Amino acid sequence: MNKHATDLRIDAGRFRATFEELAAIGATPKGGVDRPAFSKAHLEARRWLLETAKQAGLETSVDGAGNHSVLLRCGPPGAPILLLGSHLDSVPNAGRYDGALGVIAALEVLQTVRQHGLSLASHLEAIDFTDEEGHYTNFVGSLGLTGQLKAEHIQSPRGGRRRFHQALNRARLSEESLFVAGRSPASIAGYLELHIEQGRRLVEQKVPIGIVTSIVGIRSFMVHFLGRADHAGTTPLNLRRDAAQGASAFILAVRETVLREFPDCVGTVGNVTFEPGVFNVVAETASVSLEFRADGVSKLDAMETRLGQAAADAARRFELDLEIEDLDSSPPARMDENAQASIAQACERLDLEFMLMPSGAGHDAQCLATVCPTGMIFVPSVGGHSHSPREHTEWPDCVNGANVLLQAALSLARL
Ligand code: HGY
Ligand code: MN
Ligand code: MN
Repeated sequence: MNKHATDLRIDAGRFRATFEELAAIGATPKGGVDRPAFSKAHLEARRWLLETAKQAGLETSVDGAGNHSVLLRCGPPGAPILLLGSHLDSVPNAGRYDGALGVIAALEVLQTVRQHGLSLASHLEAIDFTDEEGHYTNFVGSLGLTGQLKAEHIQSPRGGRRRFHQALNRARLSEESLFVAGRSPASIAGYLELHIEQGRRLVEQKVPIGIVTSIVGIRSFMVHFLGRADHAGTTPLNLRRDAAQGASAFILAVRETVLREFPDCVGTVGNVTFEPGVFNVVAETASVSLEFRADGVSKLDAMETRLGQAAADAARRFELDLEIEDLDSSPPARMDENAQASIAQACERLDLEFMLMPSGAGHDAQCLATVCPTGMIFVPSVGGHSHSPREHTEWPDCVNGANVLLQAALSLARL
């Protein structure tokens, strides 16, 4: 790669200003953002992205899965596209860096390349994927773009189909349009994603850059305990079929089983809903959200078996019926060796120390990895906090990450 290119750096002032403008959309009082997929703030952030890109003289587009793209035609006609991106949607009451940093850094890379008039072997596209956080269903945008979206992915969206369809309508999408977003793998030169680590390894090791080697697999279920509604005042405890008791026993069993049998994995219950959910009625049903993660399919299978048994034990103990609803499953993914090497080369050029590391968080990159060479760059999360307004990454680390993304993209785009 010529000297001019290897010396290229992003415009840190423009990068910061753009990032801060985005962070104001859906901003929350404690310094985070609240932009769940297809919420008013999320749709506003997506409109803002396209507007900002157009003002920068870049092409924009939205596909059938709602993925928002900014394109720089810097390769020869018909050249494949190197995708750089992440997601603008957030979990409720989130931090301002998760996803957003990767999208803004991708936009900044396109602006830098355009400004310096570089010609590459691939075009560059900054992309914001739809519903990475699984507000409705995990990775619907990246599954759509890679042609992996199946009917079962949207069969039981979180919160129900009616709510999902209302959301699609708000975004002028439809179930049908989600399935026409697929691109041919030959048209994609590769995918790079800059993301905050969302854990504490980089800060603890005092290393500015993480090169992701693999991403965990994730499975999620809704576990329904079915009992009997009874009067809270006149029904003795030993005569109850109390769904709340079954759910409570199960929730504790998830933690104990994973700690004891899958110590390098995680299992989480983030939500429980009791029906009818009032003080003076014994809970008739209890619906427990279960999500677990592991770095291999056989471990995920073993966890699914053991946690299923734990649910059955809890139901039996409190004379409840049990229904387990399979919501979605994302397989673990390995990152491309050549993409990792390009990121390492970029770090060397920038004189930045790096460490190879797996990702305990899920990312769109695990969907892209099945169709194209994919790599991820991590920057440190202060205190390891994420998915909360406490999420913070020091700005020099963000600039480092964006420069590594730029240099890795120039290598991968075969300048
Ligand atoms: O849940 C995750 O790991 C990601 O933030 N969607
Ligand atoms: Mn993310
Ligand atoms: Mn997230």
